[in-house]
Amino acid sequence: MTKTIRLTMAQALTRFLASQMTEIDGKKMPIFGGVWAIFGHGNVAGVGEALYQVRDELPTFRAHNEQAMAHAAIAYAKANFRRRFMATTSSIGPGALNMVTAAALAHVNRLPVLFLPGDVFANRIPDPVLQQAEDFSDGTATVNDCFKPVSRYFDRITRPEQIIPALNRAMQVLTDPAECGPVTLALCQDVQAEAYDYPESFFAERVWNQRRPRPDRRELAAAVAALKAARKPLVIAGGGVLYSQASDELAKLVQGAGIPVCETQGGKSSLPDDHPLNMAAVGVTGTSAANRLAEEADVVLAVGTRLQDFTTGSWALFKNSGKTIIGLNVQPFDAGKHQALPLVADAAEGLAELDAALNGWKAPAAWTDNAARGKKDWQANADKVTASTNAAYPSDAQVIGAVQRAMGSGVILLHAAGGLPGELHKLWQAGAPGSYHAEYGFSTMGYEIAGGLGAKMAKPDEEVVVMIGDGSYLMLNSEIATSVMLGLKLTIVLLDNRGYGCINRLQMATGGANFNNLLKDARHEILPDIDFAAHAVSLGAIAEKVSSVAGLETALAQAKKNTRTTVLVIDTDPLVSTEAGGSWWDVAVPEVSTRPQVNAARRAYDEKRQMQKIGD
Ligand SMILES: Cc1ncc(C[n+]2csc(CCOP(=O)(O)OP(=O)(O)O)c2C)c(N)n1
Ligand SMILES: [Mg+2]
Repeated sequence: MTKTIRLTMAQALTRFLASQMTEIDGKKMPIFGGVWAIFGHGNVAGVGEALYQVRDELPTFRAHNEQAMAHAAIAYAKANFRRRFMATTSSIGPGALNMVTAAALAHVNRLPVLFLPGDVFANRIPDPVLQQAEDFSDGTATVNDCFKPVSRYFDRITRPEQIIPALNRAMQVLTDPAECGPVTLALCQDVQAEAYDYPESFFAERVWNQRRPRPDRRELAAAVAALKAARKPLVIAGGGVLYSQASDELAKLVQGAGIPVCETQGGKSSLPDDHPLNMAAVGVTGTSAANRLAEEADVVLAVGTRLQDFTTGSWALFKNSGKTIIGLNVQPFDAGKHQALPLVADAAEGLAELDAALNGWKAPAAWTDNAARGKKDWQANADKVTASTNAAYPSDAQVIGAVQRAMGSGVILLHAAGGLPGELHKLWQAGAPGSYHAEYGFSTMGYEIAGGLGAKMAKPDEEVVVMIGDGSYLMLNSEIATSVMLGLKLTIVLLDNRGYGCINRLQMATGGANFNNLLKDARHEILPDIDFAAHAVSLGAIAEKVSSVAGLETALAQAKKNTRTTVLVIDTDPLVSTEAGGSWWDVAVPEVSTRPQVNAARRAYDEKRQMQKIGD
């Protein structure tokens, strides 16, 4: 007879999570780094009691905002190259919905996280309960249905035994490199507390290892033939290179064949910035070195990239009409984009097999030498814009220069939204794989500080430097208090340009009036003069407002020694961004307007759109 153990559904869930393990560098460890929780009536009695039971094996962390705690969980998974992840649990209604944006963030970025929102009573007896949305025509609808389009797997647990297949499927999705993304198990409140005789075998320790699919022979042969015919080959390194930890295989292939590499936001740090073949950022926020090659390339080996618009310049950057794209991707959906020759495989396996099959083939030396010259030119530009300055309102680039000089390339640099992603993509000199942590799939304002906390949990021995604008800071900063409480130190550099600087610049570039972006251009009675340092101190951080780029470097040297989260605030110029590099981005400009500036912008826009490839 099967041995069983009588547990509530929530107890079975937490016990199961605590038994799931992984192996990293030959060391066995729990695959769940912990559970983030904010309790309410929808989870405190059920999941809350169950988490308490396993608090030693599966730690619970308390946050201040459900979206932020999910950001921390997602950043933890990203910093762990998806090898380890976390769960997040909320009450029903607003607590659950606060996590939906984060679920979308994880979905877009293909990052594993287990969402466990509370849900309404399955038995429906007390309906409508506090925070229950009532649908007049559908008795099965709850607010948690909002998770469906942004989850890779969704289930609602309405009976205690359902948790067995649901958790099995959840683990498959969370650990599969191709399917990988958010899983949502909505937990009906009454069912969390219901007991069932679970088979003991369900709680046996299980070790999950990353699957590494090798390429199909025919696809490999086609890719090799395409590469061997190339005169101007180029590699795009996406986030998949990092998640596969394929940097060595990438370096070996490109060094052997003399192929230049460019990097997406997600793929930056695949090779160190100073690698001679690394042309660094590509696309809308790309370097001139990378983009010049992108325009000419005849064979593009796109590795582990979703080819989003910032990479392809809204599909106007890759101008060679005879080009072939090879889509080396573990996910067929991505491998076949833009009529690519698909090469469905793990990045490390695929690159190693390509390298072996190329068998000493080399790209024409003129192409490789040309790339090296382009890199030199770009570096001269980059050095110019990041040099120190006495300006009262330095540019983002000048602040980036200061952070780079003070902190080096050995830190984890983290950012997500505003003008910083573009500037950092172009200008940050990344070091080891994973040292550049950008959330630029969803570019969620408010990811930064909570994300920094998650990255620090994943890599407690590393310095995590968060760069953030005033807009993102004001949107979501509460986990500064959590970082202080948990003793997880972050260095946060806050660039205060008094508003949504990058959108203001975009507004001007599309012919718009300065309207509703910078604080001064928004409807106001009193122009706010926000004391960010005082705010950060009130949350428990060490904070200082610096008055110059040199002052920032001095303060960063001190921040390095601090053991508590430190926030450094600097005023910056909202109107300046780096002109060198970059490429066109498709932002639709109105076809008719009473503003002549808009009409002029529309004419320029129509012209630029001619460069766009459709179905090419
Ligand atoms: C949650 C969210 N809302 C809106 C946006 C659109 N958006 C992108 S950047 C930005 C302004 C960011 O302001 P700030 O953080 O001060 O950076 P800055 O642009 O000034 O560099 C906005 C509103 C977004 N990316 N995320
Ligand atoms: Mg700003």
